[in-house]
This record gives sequence, structure tokens and C-alpha cells, in this order.
Amino acid sequence: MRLVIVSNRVTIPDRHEKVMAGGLAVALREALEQRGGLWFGWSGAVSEGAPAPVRQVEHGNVTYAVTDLSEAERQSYYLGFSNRALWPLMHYRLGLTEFQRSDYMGYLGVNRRFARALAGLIKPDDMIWIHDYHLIPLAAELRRRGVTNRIGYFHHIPWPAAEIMGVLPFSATLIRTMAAYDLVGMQTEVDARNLIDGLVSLCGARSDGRRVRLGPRETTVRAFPIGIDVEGFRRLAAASARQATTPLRATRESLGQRKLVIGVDRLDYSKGIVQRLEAFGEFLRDHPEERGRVSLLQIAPPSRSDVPEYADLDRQSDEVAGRLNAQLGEFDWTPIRVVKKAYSRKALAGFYRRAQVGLVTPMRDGMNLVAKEYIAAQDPADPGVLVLSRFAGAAQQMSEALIVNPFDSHEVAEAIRTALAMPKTERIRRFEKLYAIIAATDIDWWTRQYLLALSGEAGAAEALAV
Ligand code: GDG
Repeated sequence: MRLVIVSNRVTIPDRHEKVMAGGLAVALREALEQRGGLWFGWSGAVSEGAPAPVRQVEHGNVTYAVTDLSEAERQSYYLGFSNRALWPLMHYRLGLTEFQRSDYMGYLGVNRRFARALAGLIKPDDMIWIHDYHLIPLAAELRRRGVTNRIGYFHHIPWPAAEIMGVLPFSATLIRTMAAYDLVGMQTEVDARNLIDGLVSLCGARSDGRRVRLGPRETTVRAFPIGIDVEGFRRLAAASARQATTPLRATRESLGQRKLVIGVDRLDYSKGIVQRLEAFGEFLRDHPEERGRVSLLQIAPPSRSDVPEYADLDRQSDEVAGRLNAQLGEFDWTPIRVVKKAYSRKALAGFYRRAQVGLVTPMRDGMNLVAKEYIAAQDPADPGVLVLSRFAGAAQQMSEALIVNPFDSHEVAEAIRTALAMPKTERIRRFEKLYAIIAATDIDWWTRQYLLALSGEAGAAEALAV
């Protein structure tokens, strides 16, 4: 079966790999190359004169088909409904959720336009795999055009409880469109259960365990926790430590013998960056003996800067870091460094390996790949300690991390102290368990399991019991 992948953004590969090119994009590209297929979505560009045409580029046995958005579509579908309504709502941030009816109409409009274009490109035996919250109604739009192929969806971010989803105007209409899929993949069992509850309580579906029936269709809803390329990342980190790439060498020189705590996140309010800086400040206030001995490096490449809530976060994080550095710093020691730019994956791997503590404290996160990258990058003979929010999907698998509530700054501060003081034998014991779980459920495992389940092949359900 040929594979068709649909995602909001499609990057056509070129010889100059983008700095951010990460595990997921590479894994999906590999899945396409193995079977041959098509990758459809937004080019990332804006052009007027709607509807924009679809451009196709062939790369080996993979066709990339992209279309531009108009500025009005970008505003309503992408910045508006996807990123100011669905993103905050699905991360349990009701106070930040901005619903505009016109944005919702724009969201439906782009999904309709994508469906129209895609319906002309797919073949009868194609298996279609749609990604993320920008494209929830796409299968329903395809079904309306007579598409009967197997269609799956993977939701990369949390799916909230029905009580929260119910706040969104038209939520029942939107959730109902999930029943157009044959398979819906979620990051965790809790997310899967939340969607099933929503389909039952808001849309009147009937459910029997993982299967949901709404009208004539039956949909399977299951957890497929996403993974990373563990072996690839481990090799990258080991090589980076040997070669000491420029940023890493410079970090070594400027830190000297000091310990390093690291945070790596898109500059996004769901990641708890400001709360993390405050917790680090609390740790230094509560434990003055640690001052001068440890620094926090927070790498935070800007993201969605056109959305006002992100511009606020940008300012706020500068203010908090500036205040804490002014209050706690010394002439020869800066407690917190916030760097708002992206580094290469290799430099990142080197930073993770150099850091004694990985601080991954999102307020809510679908999975959080940084938690897995931090573990993959460690030196097995002298590993660092992961401090992980219980509200990241990753916490369901990574229980050997120091699990914290990111809303409790005291708890986070104490976890930092515990991590820094942890004896090597305990660090190794925890690391080995964490490494084993992320290696057993790496990105290849995830892609294989999902596609097995979508193709309807027997045995996939049992194999998932990891
Ligand atoms: C969504 C869900 C889910 C970050 N800074 C740099 C850089 N990164 C890379 C990280 C990591 C990726 O970006 C971020 O992945 P996360 O999983 O942490 O978060 P989201 O971007 O919010 O992703 C999330 C994910 O989808 C997959 O399903 O886990 O819950 O929100 O790989 O390393 N990469 C480079 N330079 C940087 O400065 N090269």
C-alpha cells in the first residue's frame, strides 16, 4: 500500500538540512521512502490569488505536494483557530483561549481546500496518515468527497477532558469529525480515554473499550507514545563530546568546573519556561551554598512570534531571567543564561551530555521529546539526572525520572538539589531503566506500530503492550 502523509507544514528536503530538522520529519520521510508515497501540506509560504495551486516535487519514490496559504488563511486557520483556540485549550489554558467564529470558518475552509486537492491525488489503495490538530476535520471532508481509503490521524498534543473540550464553541461538531478516521492515535492512554469520553458524552457515540461507533462508522482510538531516534542521538552526543564542537567547547571554557542544568524548548507557554526560571531562583535562594557552583542554560528558539501570547512570554522570560541574575549573580558567575536561538542537533546533543541535570518541566505536553533526547545523550558511565513534569506525556513512560509538579516551585527547586546531589550508582540505575524504555519505544517502533494498526494487520494491538 502506498502511504500518503498529510501535515500542516511540509519541508521539501534539500541538500542544506534545516537546523531544526528533527526526528519526526526524518522518520516520516523514511516511512515514505520505504513504501513510496506522497507528502501533502502547507508550503509555509503565503501568496495571494486564492486558491493557490498545488506544486509537486519528486524526490526518489516520494512526491511532495505543497500549497501556499493566503494571508487571510494563515491568520484564521493557522494563527487563529489552530494556535489561539485549539493549542491553549488542549493544553488546559482556558484563560488564553481566544475563540473567533471567523477563525473557525477559516480553519474549516483550509481543511476543505486541502481535501479537494488531496482527493485528486490519492489512489484507491493508498493508506492516508494525517497529523495534528490543524487538520482534525480533514478525514470528514475527504469522506464527503467519496474517499473510502483507510485514514488514520495522530494527535501530537494532549487531548483534554470532555469538560474542557466542551468549552469550545462548536466542539461537538469538531469532535464528531474524529469519527471519520479508522484509527486515531494519541500520545497517552489518558488522552485516548478523554477523546472517547468526549465522543460519547458530547456526540452521543457508543464505545466498547478502544472502539467507538458513531453512525455507520467504527473508529479505534489508542495510545502510540512517540519516540526518538535513540541510537542516532546517542551516537551524535558521543561524537559531539569527543570533538567538542565550538558552542560546546566555549561552554566548557566559560563554565569551568561548574555544574550545568539544561532546558531546551520552543519559546512556548506550555513548556513552563518562566516557572522553571523562578524555580531555579528559589533553589539558589534556599541553598546559598550552591551559588557559583551551578548555572542554568535555557535554549529557547522563538516560535509563533506573530501570536500575542508568545510575544508576552518572550518579554516575561527576559524580565525574570534579568531580575534573577541581578539579584543572585556575581561578577564572575551568571546563574541563568537564556539563549533565544536554535542550535544544530549536534550542538544540542553535546549540551545535553555536558549537563548534570535535564530540566523538563512543561505545564502540559503531549509527549516531550527533549526528555528522551536528554537521556539518549548521556554518558552511560556517568549519566545526568532527568527532572520531568508529571504533566508531560513522557512521564507515563519515564517513571525513573524525578517526577515533579511544575506548578509547585518548591518541589522543582528541591528536585534540582536532589538531582545535583544524587550518588553515581543511583544515577546509573535510573539512567539504565530510562534508556531501556526509550530504546524499546523509539521512533521506528512508533512508525511501525502505527502503520501496522492502520493497515489493519493483526497482532499490532498485542505488540503495543510495552
Ligand atoms: C509537539 C508536542 C510532542 C528545540 N530547540 C532546538 C531544537 N529543538 C527540538 C528538540 C525536540 C523538538 O525541537 C521539540 O519537541 P517537543 O516534543 O519537546 O515539543 P513540540 O515542538 O511542542 O512538539 C510534543 C511532539 O510534538 C512530537 O509528537 O512530543 O508534546 O507539543 O526534538 O530537540 N532542535 C534544534 N535546535 C534547537 O535549538 N536542532
